[in-house]
Amino acid sequence: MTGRLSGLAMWALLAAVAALGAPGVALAQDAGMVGAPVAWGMGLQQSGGPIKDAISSFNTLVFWIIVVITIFVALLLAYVVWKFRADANPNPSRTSHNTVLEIAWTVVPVLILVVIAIPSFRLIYYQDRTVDADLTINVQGRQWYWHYGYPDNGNFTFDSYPVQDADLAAGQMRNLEVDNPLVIPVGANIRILSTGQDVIHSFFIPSLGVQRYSIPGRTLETWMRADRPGTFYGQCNQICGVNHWFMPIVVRAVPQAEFDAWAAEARTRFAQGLPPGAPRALAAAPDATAAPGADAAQTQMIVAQARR
Ligand SMILES: [Cu+2]
Repeated sequence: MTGRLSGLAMWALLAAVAALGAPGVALAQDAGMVGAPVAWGMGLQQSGGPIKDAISSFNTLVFWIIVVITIFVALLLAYVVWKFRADANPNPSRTSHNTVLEIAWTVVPVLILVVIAIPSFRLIYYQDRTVDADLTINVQGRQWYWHYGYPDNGNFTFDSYPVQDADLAAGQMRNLEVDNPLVIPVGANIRILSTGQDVIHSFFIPSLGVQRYSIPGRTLETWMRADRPGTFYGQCNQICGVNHWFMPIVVRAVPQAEFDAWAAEARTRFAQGLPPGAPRALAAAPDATAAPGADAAQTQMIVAQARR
């Protein structure tokens, strides 16, 4: 009887949740997971894609190794304190060597490090780059906002500025929202080419497992993929100046069709290939028809080098 009641209660709860969730279906940007810090969060952020999945499982492996070592050392200390206490050992032992023990406490930690190192190196190479990218996005860190480019979709570029507290809409997250989020298709392997305009920044989205420095005069490559639709929040995590704390990143992962529609609209909204530093008003002007700038040529060169 209790089981049936709790079953009914569960279905009622699910129906209520579905009913509450229904208005969100119409607004695509409200759908999907939210990759962001939560109050009293203890572990890593929830995963939005395969790189973060791999980071989370590696984190779990290392965590349990640490737990076992900590318990072992604590028990060993307690045992030694008890067994070799002064009143039980009036004549202290003069033992100074034990070959078997010395080999063991050298070899066992080496084996533990090997167990950690193998998945660690595999993860580093997995994160490093994707072989078959579906899409390339140029990321440029600037003091203090982000500048993005979509060379595969008409080479439009745009700036992504943080939303000030006074301009926050209801439900938006303080210090994490931007005016123009990065939009990506769900399930696509995105090649990120990261560079800095002025100082060293870092493109960091915890829930997608992405982090790459943005260094002036260099282009660093990495990749990301969102397997779940949603909104993923990040921040610059390289101390880059006085407003470093207010340099958020927002990635919206949407279905391919929605991405295509957004890219088509963005191509006209953000004028093509404007040179870096062009005024934002000019970038927003619908009739701006500047020739594709350095961004496209640079990307083609870098991608060609990467494929060689
Ligand atoms: Cu920065």
